[in-house]
Amino acid sequence: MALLPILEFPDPRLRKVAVDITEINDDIRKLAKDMIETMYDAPGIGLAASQVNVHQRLVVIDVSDDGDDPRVLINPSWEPLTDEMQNYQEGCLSVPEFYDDVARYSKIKLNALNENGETISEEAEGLFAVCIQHELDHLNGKLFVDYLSNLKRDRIRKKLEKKHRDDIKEALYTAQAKAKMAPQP
Ligand code: QAP
Ligand code: CO
Repeated sequence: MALLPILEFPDPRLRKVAVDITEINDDIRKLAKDMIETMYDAPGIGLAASQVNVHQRLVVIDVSDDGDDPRVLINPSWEPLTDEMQNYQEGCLSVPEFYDDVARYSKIKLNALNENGETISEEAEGLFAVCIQHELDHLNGKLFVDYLSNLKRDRIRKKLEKKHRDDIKEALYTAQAKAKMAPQP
């Protein structure tokens, strides 16, 4: 069991295109397990491997009310089953504390493999459909902020860049305070 660090926008590694998984082995199952744990800890309803700096086509999703139905999707793909769109206020663990409306297809067909290599082929609607489209975007280096205006995206980028600078300053300050407290040789 391990919590994985999550990359945050505008980290350029979030822009990498993930590659297909060729063999579903114990390493992949361990990654899926750690990603599910990381998602629940956040807490979140979806996490793509790209967000934990693993550029392979794997996502985990749990949109159940009780958060007890984690789904592992390997080499997933989707296609729209309608041209109807639904607006949903999205967030992202890689864009902490920012939320905005994005239009997504309201009904889609999902194809994927699960962690046992079994074929998943099902229709999805509502929040599950939104989440699949959001997470699969990550595997292609795309983020929900890309659907917003340049002005909104820039504002989010600047605020997160400042937060990252402040986080580094805070960590340095703490490390120095610790070093001062350590007994002198
Ligand atoms: C993607 O997002 C999603 O900003 C999953 O401070 C979101 O789990 C798909 C989270 C909405 C469909 C609809 C975000 C947690 C979690 C934050 C998430 C935060 C803490 C986001
Ligand atoms: Co996301």
